[in-house]
Amino acid sequence: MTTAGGGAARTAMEQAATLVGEAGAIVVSTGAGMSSESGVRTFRGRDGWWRERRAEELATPEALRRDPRLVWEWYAERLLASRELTPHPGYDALVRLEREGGARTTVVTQNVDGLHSRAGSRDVVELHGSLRSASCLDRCGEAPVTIDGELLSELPPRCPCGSLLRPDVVLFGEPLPEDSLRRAFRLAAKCDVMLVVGTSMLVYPAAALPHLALERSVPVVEVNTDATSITRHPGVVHLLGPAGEVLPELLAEAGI
Ligand code: BV8
Ligand code: ZN
Repeated sequence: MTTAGGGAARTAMEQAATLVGEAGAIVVSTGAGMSSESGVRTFRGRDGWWRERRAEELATPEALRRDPRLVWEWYAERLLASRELTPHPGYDALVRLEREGGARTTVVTQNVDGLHSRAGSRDVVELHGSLRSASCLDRCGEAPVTIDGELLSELPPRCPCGSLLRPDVVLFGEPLPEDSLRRAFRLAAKCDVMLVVGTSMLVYPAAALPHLALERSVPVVEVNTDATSITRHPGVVHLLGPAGEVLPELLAEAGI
């Protein structure tokens, strides 16, 4: 399918708008690029570094045990940054799609910043958990605690049992929550179109979802400021540009 850029933009945008306007069930798969215009770092862009470390090196159980203070400083910074953010118009477009579009719409996000729910999306699957709460690293059985300014006042935060706390996110090398994963795959197996927004398509099993749609010959509309491994796939309509601008334009074109 065509890629946006100059005169072809209308063709790609019109194709995408028709797909979205005619769908009965839509899955919107989002990654760090959805939050980047709201100021949250991505993982792999040039802003994906943090104090000379790659994000992937920090989001691991080993890093948390080896240097809990550093990893918690990184999460605290991301959490506090995301708390200040107002979701950009791309989030509002997805809320409108869910509430006013004709299709049953579910957001399946890899992001842990909670911005989709904050924007008002109601049906959100958080594949990698969220930074809302933290649990005992040694699973002593204590209930999860809310991550707030008080908890972050002393890093790393500890469980009443004395062990370290860990954010309730899925770290690299850890399995995803069974129920979220199963629901995401079930929705991907039934949707009529999948929007893939702001993801580099590198982290599995989340990255398997768009492939599942393409294997079923379900069209994928990719919104990204760059190309990814699926951009040139014949089943993909690629809309080149930032989510905060492209998504509102897509909904306007679809008359939603
Ligand atoms: C698992 C939560 C199995 C934490 C995250 C070797 C060792 C161990 C594991 C592996 C290994 N090799 C492969 C693996 C599997 C691994 C994996 O896929 N690794 C990758 C790096 C190769 N996966 C896992 O470990 C998963 N677990 O496999 O477990 C298992 C099973 C049973 C029992 C035991 C184990 C767990 C993966 C989840 C990790 N946690 N997040 C946190 O957030 O801190 S992943 C984290 O990184 C994000 O959640 C997200 O998923 C990922 C970042 O990717 P993206 O979201 O795509 O972001 P990225 O920065 O890469 O790209 C941004 C994109 O946006 C770009 O394309 C850019 O062009 C675009 N963009 C930028 N600005 C905009 C934009 N687009 C539009 N508009 C803009 N404005
Ligand atoms: Zn404990």
